[in-house]
Amino acid sequence: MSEEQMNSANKPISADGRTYHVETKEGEMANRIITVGDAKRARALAQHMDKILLERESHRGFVTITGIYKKLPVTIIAIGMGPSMMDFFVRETRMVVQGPLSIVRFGSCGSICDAKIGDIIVATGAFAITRNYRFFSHQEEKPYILWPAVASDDKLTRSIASKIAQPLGTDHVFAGLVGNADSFYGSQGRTGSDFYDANDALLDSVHDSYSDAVALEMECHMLLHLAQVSTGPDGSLPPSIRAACALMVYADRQGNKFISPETSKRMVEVAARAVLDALVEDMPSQEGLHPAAGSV
Ligand code: R1P
Repeated sequence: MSEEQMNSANKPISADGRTYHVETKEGEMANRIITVGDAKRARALAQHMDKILLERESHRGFVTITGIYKKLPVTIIAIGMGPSMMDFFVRETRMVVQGPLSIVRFGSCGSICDAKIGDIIVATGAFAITRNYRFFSHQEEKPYILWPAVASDDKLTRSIASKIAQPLGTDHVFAGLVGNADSFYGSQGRTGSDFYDANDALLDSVHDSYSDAVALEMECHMLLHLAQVSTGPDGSLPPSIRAACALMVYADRQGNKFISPETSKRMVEVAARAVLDALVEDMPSQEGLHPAAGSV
């Protein structure tokens, strides 16, 4: 990175090469990445790596753990919640990692299909749901905007689904489109709050617009969208990022139930190796080699 590229308003990077929010620098992150919301989930996944090389917590709450799994470098990062945090993570990671990136989101979601608590949903693609602020200023009729869907990487998605089905059983793995809302509450159709959200009909309109919609959460679409628009080092296409999402069902929106801490812990244990295996098989051997791999 040249001097003038560093610490500009466009790319805030410290003198020692760390991005402002995620606080990682070149050499600290692998080209194979699992992203989660919760730092405890990141640490639980990291227990399955063969060796941990570094763990770093940024002043904005990103927890980055890089280690070795089956002789290949892998990074697990906890980013918190929402599309903005996904945006910080993907863009700042791209600034400090050269070459192709494979990113898997291993998150949680609310099921809007037959998947129950304890099941896993893999995203064939994702669409965004945003609050339409014009409606709340009496300027437009629709309170929510449903955006076009973006596809996941098909090969990576299929690999994750088949590997998770081995411990969990095919009856417990679902696939379909995931709605990425800009709120856990209003734009996911949760009602009975202390605010006027005009969302009584939102879940019906999601199903009307996307017959294969299976889940709602807050990060998948931003990840898939940024992968879609990622470029090579000289601004060229095709995209340099491949991405997929596997989601644990924490909320059963049809049955109005929420997961227990014990079940959520067990789900991570059941799925951890499937997600790690899919990621290292997706980018085997020398492709996107991380400097730390030399010390394995
Ligand atoms: C809400 O509780 C959070 O859980 C889901 C949602 O997308 C949102 O971020 O994902 P994670 O469990 O990965 O954070």
